Amino acid sequence: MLWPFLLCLLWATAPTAWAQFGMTKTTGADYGAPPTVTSVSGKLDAVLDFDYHTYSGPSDTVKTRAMNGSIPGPTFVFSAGDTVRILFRNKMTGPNPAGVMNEYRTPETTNLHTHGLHVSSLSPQDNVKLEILPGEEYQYEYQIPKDHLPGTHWYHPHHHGSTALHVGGGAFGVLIVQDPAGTLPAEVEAMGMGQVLCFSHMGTRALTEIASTSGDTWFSVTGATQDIVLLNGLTKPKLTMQPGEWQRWRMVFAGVDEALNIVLNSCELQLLAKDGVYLTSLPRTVTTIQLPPGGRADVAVRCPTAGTYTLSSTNRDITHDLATISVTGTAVASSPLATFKYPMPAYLTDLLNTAANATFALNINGGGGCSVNNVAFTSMTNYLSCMELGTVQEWSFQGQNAHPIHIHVNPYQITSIAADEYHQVGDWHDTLLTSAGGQVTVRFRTADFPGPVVIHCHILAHEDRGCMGLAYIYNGSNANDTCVVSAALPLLAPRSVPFWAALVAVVVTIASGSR
Ligand SMILES: [Cu+2]
Repeated sequence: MLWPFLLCLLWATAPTAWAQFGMTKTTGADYGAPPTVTSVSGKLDAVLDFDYHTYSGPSDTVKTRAMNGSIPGPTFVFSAGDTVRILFRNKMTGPNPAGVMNEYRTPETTNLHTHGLHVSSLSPQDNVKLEILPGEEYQYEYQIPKDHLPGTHWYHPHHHGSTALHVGGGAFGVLIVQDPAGTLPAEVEAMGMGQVLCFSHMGTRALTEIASTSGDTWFSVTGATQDIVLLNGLTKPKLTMQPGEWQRWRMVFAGVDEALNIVLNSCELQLLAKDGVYLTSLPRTVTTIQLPPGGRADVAVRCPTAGTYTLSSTNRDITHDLATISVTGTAVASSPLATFKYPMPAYLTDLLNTAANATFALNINGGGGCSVNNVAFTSMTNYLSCMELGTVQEWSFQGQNAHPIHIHVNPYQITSIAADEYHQVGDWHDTLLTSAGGQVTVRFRTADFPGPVVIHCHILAHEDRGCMGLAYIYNGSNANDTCVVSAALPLLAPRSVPFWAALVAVVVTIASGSR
């Protein structure tokens, strides 16, 4: 049947998909679920335009950039084994100063990162080395592995030097790898694909300074709000549920600086997955969803009593109201969720009792900026660590209490941590920010994809300014695939810390300290 496929294409290609279907995003009117593009017969073929966009909120107007004319862009839904083709078009036309490495630069150059997907880091897949210049387009084609775990991920630009401006400004969208029928307990499967809750934080003061430094002539803010916090592009929208009803919320924090500590008093939060990976034993009762910038959480939510509640993020000094939860209508009879162990694919097999083949110490440190193992990012071919394909790696983390550590392509399993209700030994993450300092140890398997492994702080202003490094997975049975650890990388030059960057560091420290 061709028509569903054509409909998908229409969704994907329509630059103003909301308007075309008679929908407008109205503050607080609904929860603003992004338009969805779903694969058909194993294929998803979409056009994604990175374009100028004007955000109009209750008290602010921001000239920024977004995907397909909407914050967030379309949600792409597909399954393990699918082929996902995205024709990515950079519609920029303005000045694009080259700038210097590890400073904000090239405001009109971009590319696409599939945050959380377990796919190759080489072209035409998740290669963030690509530079897609203004007016250029690139055909991405992702082969989703047949054993890819179902989960919630997201996409966003990742050109070193312009990531904070682009992602912080609103250019992102959600990715969902679907659950095959019959793989989840009936009461979880009955929640369906669930609701997409894509949060973002537009720090207008920081972004204005970043735009200015990079020579951008487009980004501008009219209004006085310094922290525009959005859910699906809306200010405090309303979600509706029945008393006793279970809903699956796919929370994505498309964030670039702050952390969110999400609470919903009077309701039950059962954690199913973090960063798109099911807990080794689910569900887990939690009081707070701790989302670093870039983090995701799949949560089963149930509110027993009719009423109006507020989904909010509470840190020590900052409270953001995120949504109004209206619990109304006929009460639904429901049971607690039974404990369940999801069968994990080979690349996510439990490594708690598996000896590592190699170890590596990763230290992300610094104040307003930060660095990876005390060196600034130099190039896409300097490697901090070489790892053989098919081995188990054990990495120790330092600095993850101030700088959310993100590793592309390969999620990692926590084997040692100062645990809290949200972070426990055995959990998998791809972005980790902890409340306690000290060392965290993780393990992962270099199971499938030879190529560069990108490591960076997910405070993207830090990443743009040098807080990024690379490891490399080489195929030991291919004599031509070699890797050498780079010696004598230049030390990060000391520099003055702008006020806003210091502020971000303080906010993150406060946020971390309160959990
Ligand atoms: Cu950082």
